[in-house]
Amino acid sequence: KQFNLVIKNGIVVTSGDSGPLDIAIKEGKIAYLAADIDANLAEKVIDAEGGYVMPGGVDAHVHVAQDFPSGANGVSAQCADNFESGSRSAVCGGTTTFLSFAHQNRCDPSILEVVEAYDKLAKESGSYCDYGYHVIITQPDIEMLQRELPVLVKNWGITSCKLFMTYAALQLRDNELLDVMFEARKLAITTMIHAENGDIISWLTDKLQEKGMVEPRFHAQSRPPVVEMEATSRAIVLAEMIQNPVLFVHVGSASAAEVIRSTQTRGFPIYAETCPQYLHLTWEDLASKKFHSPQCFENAKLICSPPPGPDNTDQELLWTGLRNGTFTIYSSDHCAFRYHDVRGKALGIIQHKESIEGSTCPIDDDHVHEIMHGKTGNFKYIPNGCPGLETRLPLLFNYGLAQGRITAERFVELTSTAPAKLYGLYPKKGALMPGLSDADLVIWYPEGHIKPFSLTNDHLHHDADYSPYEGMEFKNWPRYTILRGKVVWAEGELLGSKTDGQYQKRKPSQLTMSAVKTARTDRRRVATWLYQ
Ligand code: DUC
Ligand code: ZN
Ligand code: ZN
Ligand code: ZN
Repeated sequence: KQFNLVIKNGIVVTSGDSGPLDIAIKEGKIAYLAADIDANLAEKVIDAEGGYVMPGGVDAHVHVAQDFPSGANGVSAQCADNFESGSRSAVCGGTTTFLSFAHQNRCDPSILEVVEAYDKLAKESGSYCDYGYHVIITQPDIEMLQRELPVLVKNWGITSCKLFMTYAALQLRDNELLDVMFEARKLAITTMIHAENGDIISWLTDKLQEKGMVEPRFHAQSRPPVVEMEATSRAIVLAEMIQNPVLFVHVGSASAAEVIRSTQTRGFPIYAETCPQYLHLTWEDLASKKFHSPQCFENAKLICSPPPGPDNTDQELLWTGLRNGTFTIYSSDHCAFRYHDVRGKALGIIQHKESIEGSTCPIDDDHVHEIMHGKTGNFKYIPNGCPGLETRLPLLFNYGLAQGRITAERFVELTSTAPAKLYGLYPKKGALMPGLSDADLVIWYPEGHIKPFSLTNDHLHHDADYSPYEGMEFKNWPRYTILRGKVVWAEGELLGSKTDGQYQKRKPSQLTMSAVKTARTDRRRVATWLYQ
């Protein structure tokens, strides 16, 4: 037969168009789009019954198989998910490619060795979907960068790095941020910035501790929105100085979004990402509207950094940013820690106890469930992050697209096309171009086809033991996920395997460099001689 698979009767949506089209797939690629493709030409046919058919999700911000330095005593927190479980939840939620982080610790002299070790983890566990890496740089030795960054780009196709402006173990000073931006610019590497002022956070955290305000809900008080706004403004000044393309990851505060917006309007191109937690959670949730009492340790489940905004006003402003282009991409920042786990959220109780009693607390996995009920902990020892890989697309579909907050085309742009362009995967990913694009698709149910349901963690396929979105109502969910022509998820059934996913070598960003070269910049803000 001429085609391996034909998808009929769908509303095909790309970032630019939508319409009633059939799609033919051959050898893992999009082969042909037309109003009516003969079903007899295909080995297999899927009837989309009028549902949306879109390019598979590209989640550009995921943490799997990563350790995080946590608390003061050097114990590290461990991600709930590895490549296998993370990618499994990805395909069950319509995502066909994710980018995760190879994390340099300060004691690691070589980022290449970090990437090699991380790749070994991926190969050992396998992946249900396609994947690639960013690198987190915490020890920016210039000679190392000059030696290794070109190899990273050439051999690994890694064209992006993440830098932190907070966390004692990760935080870079301004001169170090400049060092990396300067080297990154030479190779068209996109710099991803975690913008929070680490010094303000640790100062406020000490003040909260003095007053005994240590429960999980006070995490947000240690990081009021100005913390993010200041760091965002400062990083923009640095980026403009160097004329380096930056992307602000996980923007949570409306005031940071405003600074980003006004910089874009002024004509200096910067890019930003927001995530589901900032559209659906508020300080009120952290103060346990969801759980039993304001003192409840269970609020630790919602702790992430930056924290969600104070109330719905911020959320609405972020929705506006998704519509008007302030945000280029929408990613999960899936950074799952198990709640009942001595290397997960429970660290907030264990290390708190140790810090009071001054000795090592003999708590193991068997006892952790017991201690977590009725006990309080200290937010400063709780690892920061929430699960969200599988719920990313369904949340934006149900609460954005279905409620008329964004169009179907914008949905595709935010979740697939723009991340693919931003990180050099386009048009292999993020598009439906015959002959060029991988046949990665997500097909939704037609409206009203499934009974609305309330989300429980049992629905999900990650290894985390909770979701921040349990209890929310869903009227739609990915019906089919297709990875390079193979149906890997169909009507609630996982059909893929952990040998399906392939590593993706990436090109330089297809958004940032040309934009920076044509940037309108104020000469008073820029050291032009630097890059002549
Ligand atoms: N930054 C992330 O990107 N993810 C989780 C925690 C953090 O600080
Ligand atoms: Zn971050
Ligand atoms: Zn993250
Ligand atoms: Zn329990």
